[in-house]
Amino acid sequence: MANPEITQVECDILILGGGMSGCGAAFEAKYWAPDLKVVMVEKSAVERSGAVAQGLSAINLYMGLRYNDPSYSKTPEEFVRYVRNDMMGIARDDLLYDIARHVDTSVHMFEEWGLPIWKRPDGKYTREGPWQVMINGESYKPIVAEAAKTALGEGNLYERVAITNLIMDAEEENRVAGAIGFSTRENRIYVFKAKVVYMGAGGATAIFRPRSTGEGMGRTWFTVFNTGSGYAMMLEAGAEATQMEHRFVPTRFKDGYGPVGAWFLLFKSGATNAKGEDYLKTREAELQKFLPYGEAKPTPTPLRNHQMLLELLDGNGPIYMRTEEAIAKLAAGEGPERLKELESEAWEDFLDMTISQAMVWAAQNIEPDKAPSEIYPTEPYIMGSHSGCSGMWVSGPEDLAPPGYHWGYNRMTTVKGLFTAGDGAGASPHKFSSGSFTEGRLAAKAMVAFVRDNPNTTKLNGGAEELGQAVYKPLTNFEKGRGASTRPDVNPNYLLPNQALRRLQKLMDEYVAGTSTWYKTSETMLNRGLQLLEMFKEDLENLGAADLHGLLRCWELKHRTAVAEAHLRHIMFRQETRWPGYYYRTDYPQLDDTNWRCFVNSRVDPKTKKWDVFKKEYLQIVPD
Ligand code: SFD
Ligand code: AMP
Repeated sequence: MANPEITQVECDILILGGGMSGCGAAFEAKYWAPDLKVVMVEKSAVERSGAVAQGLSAINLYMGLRYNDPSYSKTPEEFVRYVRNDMMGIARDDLLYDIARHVDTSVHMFEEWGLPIWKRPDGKYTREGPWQVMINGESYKPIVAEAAKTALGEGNLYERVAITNLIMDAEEENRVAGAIGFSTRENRIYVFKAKVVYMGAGGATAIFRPRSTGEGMGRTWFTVFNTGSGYAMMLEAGAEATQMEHRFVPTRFKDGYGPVGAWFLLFKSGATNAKGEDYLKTREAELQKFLPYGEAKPTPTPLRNHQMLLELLDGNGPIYMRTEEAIAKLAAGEGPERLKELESEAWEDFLDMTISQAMVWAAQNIEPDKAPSEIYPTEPYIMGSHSGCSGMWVSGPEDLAPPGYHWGYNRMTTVKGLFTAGDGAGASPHKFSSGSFTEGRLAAKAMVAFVRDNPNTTKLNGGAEELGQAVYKPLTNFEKGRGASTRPDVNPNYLLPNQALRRLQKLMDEYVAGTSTWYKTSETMLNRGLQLLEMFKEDLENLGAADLHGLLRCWELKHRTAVAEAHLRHIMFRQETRWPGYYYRTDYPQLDDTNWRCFVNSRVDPKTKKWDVFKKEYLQIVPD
């Protein structure tokens, strides 16, 4: 495949990625500025793309502010404290507060647009836990996508176009001017020029070797199509990143990756080791090693993982979610209808968002009201919206952000005109689907202000033809090299993306605290990992793609590799173990608040490609 057609598109606001935050951005931008041309680009189809593609069974952030009822409502201050503790002392108070004060309006709109939210007899949404509400969420994403599409209007949505790189301005340094990508269906390159760019390409999966193998290969917790592309492209553009050492290791139902929140919080299930002991209690003393966060309520997510890992390492596994006990307790004294109802709620929790887990139950003859189910810590994920806080360092809201955390427009990165939110914005986790949509809205409002203040058009740095050749290089490599062998997957001239992905995952798993070392690493291991990663990057020049599908996989891999490098370099820089249960530095096994209660930020110089990793002060706004 050669000589692609080139399509050039010019707009005011360019939204890259039609996930939850991208849809929020599209909706809000058109609300404030119906006169501006807003274009959205999505590598798949917005209706079923991103982390919410499969559906969800809960909205994990809803404050209930309209009730002002302490037994139901949460305050923004409480949210900041909760998240800061879960992050073991470091989070951006300003960004979190900003999300919390606005998130409810998004949830109310979702309901108006048709999302069924469970209700209590008094009309309030049914809480799963203190922050969450239960939904019938199989069609959550189509509902949100419809609102975004309607707002954008005909002709402004480009689906099945994968963005590979941002394009900078030719005249103004450190200013973004657009983006380039390719159609995954036709022989066509797209070049977009804009006054302002929103990056909403989500978090990063499959950087690490997953636990699933063989016939389950590719089954992970977080959609495999979120490939860290946003982080990679923003880093390449010179934007400052924060907390890229952080990760999320979700505890999940084993093998199907089913969520645990509904069981722990709604059904109030306990989890035990194989001897039937409640390891959260028997391992309570372990929390004292990580004070003051060990005493926080709820126990921070990494510490809960840590307690479980100690059990597994001592041979006390399997760890079981005691679904049968929880259901028996809830059904006690009630009739058979209640049991039936609980049973169907249990199945729906999985069927709404992780159908694979329902299949594991079916395949292993597990009836949740009769037998417990295994839970397990998964491979690591790099993300910024769940219980992980990686992402870019963004400007905070002007009324809340302390000096140094605000440089103009809310949610703008350190690159002029480049905005992000959701998984893209770092140090502000636990925003989830509702908070990501809300943060996209906040970014969009600021982007509209940016365009009003900067009405002149930008100028793309680089010709479309030359940029397009770089995008198509893996196709060219394959075409040129294919004659050297008869089997396309054995060839001295190129490396196929699947082969390269496995090499990256093995490297990250073994040297950068993956599952095979029980999440442990050290400076010497990281140094060796970095050497291997440098060689791996050289080989990426020889990636080969047989077709457009392969080309997509090649670019996803390149993006994953950039995220992997950021993760490794940040872990190397932070000389402590702040999040046991997520990862351990065996050479610095303690949490060290004196030296490390700070953010770790980094930037790649766009010209020299050199990394600069440095500390950024943590500034507390909301008191303990
Ligand atoms: O249970 C390109 N999340 C949950 N949130 C909840 O509120 N409730 C839940 O029940 C949730 N659960 C959950 C959640 C996430 C995941 C992965 C699972 C389960 C398995 C969190 C939210 O889903 C999450 O916070 C938001 O979706 C984040 O929004 P955003 O916009 O940052 O990311 P996205 O929605 O994944 O969208 C990214 C989009 O970018 C596209 N894309 N497009 C063009 N070019 C490229 N190169 C691109 N690369 C990516 C993607 O296709 C996608 O559309 S539970 O576990 O907690
Ligand atoms: P999950 O299903 O694990 O993605 O979790 C859904 C929500 O419940 C998130 O807000 C989690 O932080 C929260 N959660 C899950 N398990 C627990 C727990 N044991 N204690 C407190 N919060 C939890």
